[in-house]
Amino acid sequence: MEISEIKLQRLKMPLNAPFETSFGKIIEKDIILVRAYGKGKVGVSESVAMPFPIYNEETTGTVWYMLSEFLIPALLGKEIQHPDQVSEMFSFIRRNQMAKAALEMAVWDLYSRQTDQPLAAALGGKRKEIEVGVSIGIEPTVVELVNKVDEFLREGYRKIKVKIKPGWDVEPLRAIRNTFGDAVPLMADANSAYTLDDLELLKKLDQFNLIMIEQPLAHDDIIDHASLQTELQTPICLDESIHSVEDTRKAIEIGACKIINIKVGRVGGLTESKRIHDFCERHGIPVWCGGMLEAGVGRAHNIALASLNNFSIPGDTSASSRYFNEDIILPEVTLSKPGVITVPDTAGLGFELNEPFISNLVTAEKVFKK
Ligand code: OSB
Ligand code: MG
Repeated sequence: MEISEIKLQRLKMPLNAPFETSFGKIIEKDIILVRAYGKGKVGVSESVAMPFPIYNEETTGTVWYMLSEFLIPALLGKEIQHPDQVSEMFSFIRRNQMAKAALEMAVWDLYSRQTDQPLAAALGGKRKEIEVGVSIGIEPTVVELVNKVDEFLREGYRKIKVKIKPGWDVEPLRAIRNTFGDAVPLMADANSAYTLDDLELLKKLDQFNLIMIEQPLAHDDIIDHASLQTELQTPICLDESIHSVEDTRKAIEIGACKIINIKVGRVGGLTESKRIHDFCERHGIPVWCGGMLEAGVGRAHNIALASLNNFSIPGDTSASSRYFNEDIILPEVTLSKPGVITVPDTAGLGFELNEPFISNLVTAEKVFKK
């Protein structure tokens, strides 16, 4: 296959409500929609970087720059046999995982459309449906949090993840357990808000029987996480600290975590996501698919990835309506039954672009031809 043309569009898309984490409040999505053209087909993907470098070091602006200056020139007009080769072609560039992923994922979609198979099948996924959970931000009050949990449990979501930070941890988790009982599949995500000085507080979270605690310590740490894991009964899951299968190997080797959150953007693409998935499967480490408040294109990629066997814990891929009043894909992502999304069985992502809606969101556009 050969990529003859690539189009970038920057889209600003309102969230239906602000989403607050320990690193800040997100009020709108700033997306780069990537289209890769070849042999009369088009593959699409969506950059997941935030507008500000507060989750990781990348931003929408750095992704646009890396794509324009380095990644697109490295790919355009090159003959490739399979999308697995793309990450190799980008390996001379250090880091910039989200920029690399944005382009590589479009090539995967293009490849699966050209070979007339669902992206899930092209990745080796066997699941026909995936179980999904929902991530809930830091709410103004505990009462509002409990109401949100209630709403999402009624929709059947199979895992409730709540954001925590110092001062918003024991009390909200206790309120959820007291209201809904011990059977609710519950976890907490700290987005690096604690240090080992908070050990006594973190130990208190063991009483809540959480499925896991996600990224309690620094975004670039695995050593302290390994120390913490020996002190906690609750499994630690790493998000921010994992950018590759090599990071994964080291984290597991030193006991820094028992579960891995795979985000395609954070690890540089679908090929690296599969490698991490396969490595974890061989080592008895369950994985789940994280989210970055994706619009529909990113959501569709996540659904395809989560069809792989070792995605054995419900991920953060909720329905489009969780964050958006209207989505950039048609049909939008919905639950096919409570807490379940059906993996599309048509070619590529299995969704089409909602072009009239997209054209209203575009703030910048650039076309690259070989
Ligand atoms: O840490 O998983 C995270 C959103 C933005 C940045 C980081 C994270 C998140 C979420 C939301 O938790 C996941 C989603 O619903 O897409
Ligand atoms: Mg996280």
